[in-house]
Amino acid sequence: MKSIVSLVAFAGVSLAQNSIIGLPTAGQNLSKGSNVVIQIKRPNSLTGSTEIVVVIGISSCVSTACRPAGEVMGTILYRGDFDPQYYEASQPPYQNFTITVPNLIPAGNAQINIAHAALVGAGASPYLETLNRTVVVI
Ligand SMILES: *[C@@H]1O[C@H](CO)[C@@H](O)[C@H](O)[C@H]1NC(C)=O
Ligand SMILES: *[C@@H]1O[C@H](CO)[C@@H](O)[C@H](O)[C@H]1NC(C)=O
Ligand SMILES: CC(=O)N[C@H]1CO[C@H](CO)[C@@H](O)[C@@H]1O
Repeated sequence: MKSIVSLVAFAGVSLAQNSIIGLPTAGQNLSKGSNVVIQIKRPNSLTGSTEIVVVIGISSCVSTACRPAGEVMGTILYRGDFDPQYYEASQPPYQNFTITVPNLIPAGNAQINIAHAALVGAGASPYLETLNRTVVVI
């Protein structure tokens, strides 16, 4: 019984750690060479979690199908601190990262890839998650 309770508690902890890509929206057009906001939301995060790093990459899906962010991050557009904060009352804590869409990436389907590492819980357990979002380079 005790182990079931702790499993449930553990599942709750890991679910609560999931980040969400707020922007770009799925299928959003990203113009080569332009600045684009990548918004990463971090619900329920401001207690019990210490941020380590966020990495943002972009990979082309024109000549080969996109692979999961956990396997291929593509061209790295940002690697550094993650400091999600409350801004609007309607939004969970988030951070905007302004990146420049590479000029060399082919026009067509592409994928924004996110890798996020943090320390979570009282024991400071290492946590790594990967996220992706399909976009269109124009
Ligand atoms: C993306 O751009 C194409 C033209 O390049 C346009 O037809 C399409 O409506 C745009 N999509 C969005 C979601 O803005
Ligand atoms: C984050 O970016 C979105 C979209 O550009 C914007 O609406 C929002 O105000 C920005 N938030 C902050 C804190 O800059
Ligand atoms: C290629 C790939 O890993 N795509 C994944 C992107 O993220 C969604 C969830 O938001 C997955 O369902 C896809 O499999």
